[in-house]
Amino acid sequence: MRTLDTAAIRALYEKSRARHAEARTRFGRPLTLAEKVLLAHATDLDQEFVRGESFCQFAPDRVAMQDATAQMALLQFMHAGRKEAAVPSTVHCDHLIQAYVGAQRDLDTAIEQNREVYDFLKSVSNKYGVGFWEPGAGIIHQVVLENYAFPGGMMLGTDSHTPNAGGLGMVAVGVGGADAVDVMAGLPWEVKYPKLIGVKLTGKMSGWTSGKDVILKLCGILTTKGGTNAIVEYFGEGADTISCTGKGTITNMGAELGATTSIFPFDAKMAEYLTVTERADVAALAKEFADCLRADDEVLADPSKFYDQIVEIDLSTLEPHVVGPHSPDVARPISKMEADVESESFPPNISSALIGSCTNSSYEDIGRAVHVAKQASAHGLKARMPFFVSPGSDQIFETMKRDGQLAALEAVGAIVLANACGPCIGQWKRDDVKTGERNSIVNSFNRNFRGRNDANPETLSFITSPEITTAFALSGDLRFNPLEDELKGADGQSFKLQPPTADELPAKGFAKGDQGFVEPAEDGSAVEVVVREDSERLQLLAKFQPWDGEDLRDMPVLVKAKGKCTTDHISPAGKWLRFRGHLDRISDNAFTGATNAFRDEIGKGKNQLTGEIQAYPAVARDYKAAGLGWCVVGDVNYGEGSSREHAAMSPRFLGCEAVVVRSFARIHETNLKKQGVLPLTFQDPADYDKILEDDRITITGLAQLAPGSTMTMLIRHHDGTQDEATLLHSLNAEQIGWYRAGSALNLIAQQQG
Ligand code: MIC
Ligand code: SF4
Repeated sequence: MRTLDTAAIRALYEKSRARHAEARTRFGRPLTLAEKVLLAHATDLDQEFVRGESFCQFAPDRVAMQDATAQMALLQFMHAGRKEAAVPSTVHCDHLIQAYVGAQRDLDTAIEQNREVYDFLKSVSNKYGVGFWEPGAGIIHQVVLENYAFPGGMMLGTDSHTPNAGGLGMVAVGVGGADAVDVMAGLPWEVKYPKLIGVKLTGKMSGWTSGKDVILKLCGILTTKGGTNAIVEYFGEGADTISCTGKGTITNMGAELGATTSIFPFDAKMAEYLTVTERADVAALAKEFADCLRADDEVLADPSKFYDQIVEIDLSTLEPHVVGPHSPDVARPISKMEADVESESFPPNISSALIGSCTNSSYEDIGRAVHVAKQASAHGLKARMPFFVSPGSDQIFETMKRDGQLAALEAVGAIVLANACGPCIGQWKRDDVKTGERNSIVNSFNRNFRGRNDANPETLSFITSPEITTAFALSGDLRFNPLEDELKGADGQSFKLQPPTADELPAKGFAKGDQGFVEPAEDGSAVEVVVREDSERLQLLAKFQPWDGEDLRDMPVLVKAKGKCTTDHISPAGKWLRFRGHLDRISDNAFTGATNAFRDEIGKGKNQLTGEIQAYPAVARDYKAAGLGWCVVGDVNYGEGSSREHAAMSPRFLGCEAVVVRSFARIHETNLKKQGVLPLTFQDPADYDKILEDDRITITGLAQLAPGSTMTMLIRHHDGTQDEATLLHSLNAEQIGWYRAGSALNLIAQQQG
């Protein structure tokens, strides 16, 4: 496997310094940190770098993939005609492990049930020089932080929370598999040059407030679309007071803003983290090149001149926050929670509490939760409902075990789950609540879209920090505010929880278990990758048809989605994760979470061929069989959330020609382009209202498709009347090439041979 050793990092830093000097002269101004990392990785400086406008090309340092998206990514990579991945790349088995009874048994079950997929991923990794992390080793972002992330680097990951590595100063971006394949195939990665949102942190946190609250507060301020096509760059003296892993929590959840990524400047906390994770050499290098790893002084002296938007957060006055239900931007300080529970009639009894995940399972997070748990134990108190812990990595788990944290959590009744995503992604076999039953859960994860955790649309999921989640677990009541209220112990005594404190990093270093890393073969050319023809888990990909040169005529509208339509609505996870390597099978989940704007029903619509109301996938398959292309109409921030390209590939596979929306989330829009579906936006967002259930849609202007061109949408209504709308697209010349070829991969394949 190609590795990125300190010599390579030094070379990158030297190149960065030279690039920065050149860029300062060319632009005639100082640089922010995000710009520095971007420019150091640009394929050249002769491109146009207009924020929020130009598409620019970069050469990332590495790629990381998790098992649920790696299957599709690697199935595509197999078509790219390469002997070996062009940059250091890894696969992490974390999403497919179902949480049920506890770590070891759940892991054994997962290994049994997913054997075919794990074997596939392991053999493809072995063949193409990709490092493989076994199930149980940990969640991708935690493992990356512990092993691969470094200040000033650039990484792509086939998971939207890849920006976690921004806590260690990296530009780490979540992408669809097709983008990762470009980089693994040695091609540049292209992305819209981002705008910059500067977040100035002042003061210092204390008491119950933690890094989580910075991002929960920011979600409330910027909303889930506020970061679209922007990098969130943190600075200010407050930033230096937050632990490296706390920074990781903040940048991880920047995904919830729709941001391209988030980043913190290199500081002493990062150096400490690098050192404790046995990378003191990288820490020393970063110190030597510290000027390349933070914004220029002139920028910091007058930030509003250099960022497109500035938000200021005073850590000294920041209260713990709780967000939810159903969206991470429904934020309020904990002191307002009780009033919201009353006014919104949220069920006050908490049915489950969950901590950990890729977002919040650092040594410090667990330590703070433990401090709270121990106070309760001293009064004989236990969690009042199932209380689950998902450690982020084997290393964290072993360290928790060694340092007594595990025992302290178990003493209050916690059930420790496998080092994996588990309930965060709906891999949660829940027996205590029936589907359809309204209930509240509290967790320290990052996303809380309807139906995500347990596939029950009536579960209200609230997100907060691990320490506040633990306090909730002990009280059992959503109206509880540990800053104000008392708990009653089993000993009859009332007591107030003291604000949690904990070490940021383990004094004795991290304990190591069986880390589960498999180094790939030096020469993998003889390795055979087997995909059984009758497999229900894996299916080799067939090429999508190229564009036929015609306009899109008389398309029925399969779905007009109302309101929030995230990737969890378009291609739900949970039980469907098992089909992530089988395009045909997984397509049976397409749009099953989308709200039908005509009927307010979920996942169903009218089949224009029969007049029947059916599940969307059945309708789509009928259209496909009849050779009838169809389209989708969507609302704002369509496709927010995950990087899963299945949300683009399934529609494409089922015959979707175009998706027309009020606005898109970044990753999903790119995924549609990559797979050969036209992503279009209404020039006038009000035109969304013109679309009726029995309409036929014609889109003209395809032959003239050019960067910046507009298209016309003819809307033929059932009663014979017609409407028109002007549509915009953001395809550049190269992306138009993808569309014409049928997909980006078709184009790569054509060019290779
Ligand atoms: C998520 O948090 O939604 C996931 C599951 O990690 C996804 C990836 C996937 O759908 O496989 C993501 O965030 O990209
Ligand atoms: Fe896994 Fe949840 Fe993190 Fe996604 S957000 S990587 S599902 S733990």
